[in-house]
Amino acid sequence: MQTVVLAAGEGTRMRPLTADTPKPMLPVAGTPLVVRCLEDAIESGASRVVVVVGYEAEAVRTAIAERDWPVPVETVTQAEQRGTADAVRAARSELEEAPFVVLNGDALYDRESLAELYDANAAVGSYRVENPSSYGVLRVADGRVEGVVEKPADPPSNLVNTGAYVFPAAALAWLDVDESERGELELTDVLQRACETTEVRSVPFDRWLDVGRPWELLAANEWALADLDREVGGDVSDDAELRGTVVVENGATIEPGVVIEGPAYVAAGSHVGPNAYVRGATYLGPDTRVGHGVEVKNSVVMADSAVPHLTYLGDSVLGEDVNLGAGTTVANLRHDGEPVELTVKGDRVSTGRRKFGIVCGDGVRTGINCTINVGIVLDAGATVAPGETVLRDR
Ligand code: TTP
Repeated sequence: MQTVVLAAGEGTRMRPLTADTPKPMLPVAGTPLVVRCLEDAIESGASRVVVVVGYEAEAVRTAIAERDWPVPVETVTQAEQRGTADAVRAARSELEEAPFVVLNGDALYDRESLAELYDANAAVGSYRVENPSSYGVLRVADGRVEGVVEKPADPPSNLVNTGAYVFPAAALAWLDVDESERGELELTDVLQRACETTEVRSVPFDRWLDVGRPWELLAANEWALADLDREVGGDVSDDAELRGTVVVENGATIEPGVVIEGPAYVAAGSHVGPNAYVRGATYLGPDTRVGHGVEVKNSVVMADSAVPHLTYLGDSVLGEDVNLGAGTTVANLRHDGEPVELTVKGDRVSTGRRKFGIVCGDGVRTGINCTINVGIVLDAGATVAPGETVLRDR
């Protein structure tokens, strides 16, 4: 079925990681998020894909163009990020007068569930959550979706909208919706109309992850790393120990005394050790450096970043070209054991994670022997002086 993948958004909740990198290009176990979405869509039944790009469009266009796809894949540009219905409208001229699938390009879906969606006529992927109030919640009776309510105080069900839809051909004419209360042109209004005019099925998804905020990028990497097969290339010392599912790309170097406990991914050009400890769903991007006496646990370290000496980095996300000075220590657990909070668009929000460290935008530099508290966000280009204790975002 023809498919539209939405990848034009600004990713404001993912800042500072999206200051220069569009969210669809953030790495998930070595593959950009949007590429993973396309692979899942094609594997599950997409016969043709139109990817809508917008924010930092060139990077997304290039990543798509440089891959060989088994079905036609093209990109169209959404001039202004006015909402999801507007994004599909940008693809409308490329679509045939036939049913079409729409997927959020920043979500992970399990392929079996996605394949079930592709088999349906008109449908929305649903996912069961305990506390649905912060999502779009589906009103469902006998598997039929009667409507969708945004962030309801009194949710009509525990089934939330995954942003994966099959629309009937007629919906192509319904994309010209009015602005919603929050000032966007929303695809959920098109879904609502579909529910009122035709039978829309709820297809329950076994797994789904909306990758909107930094800790969800960690979760996405945890998900994808757990699915990998062990594959060790590169230059790996006989005196290094690689336990479990570890991927080392060709062109990476693992020095003596290194212990890597999978799942972990070490991309080409990276240099690990000597004497480093990497564990717990860690992704080390291209040309990264993890040096002597460094422990990296459950973290995403993006391209060209370095943690060269005597550092603890846990449950954290480092953007590109970050350098943590010798002896930098990151806290990842509150003394009261409560979930760590993080600032998202100016508000402190619970990550829901008992352990979470820090988020560094591109180009952050920390001096030697500094300490950074749990849940700190360092903006792109921020610096920390030697010996400093960082208790607030900067
Ligand atoms: P959102 O997650 O609502 O928006 P976003 O990705 O820009 O993130 P944020 O809210 O943090 O700023 O978007 C859902 C999907 O739709 C996502 O894949 C991006 C895409 N999208 C567009 O393609 N065009 C748009 O105008 C908008 C708002 C979203």
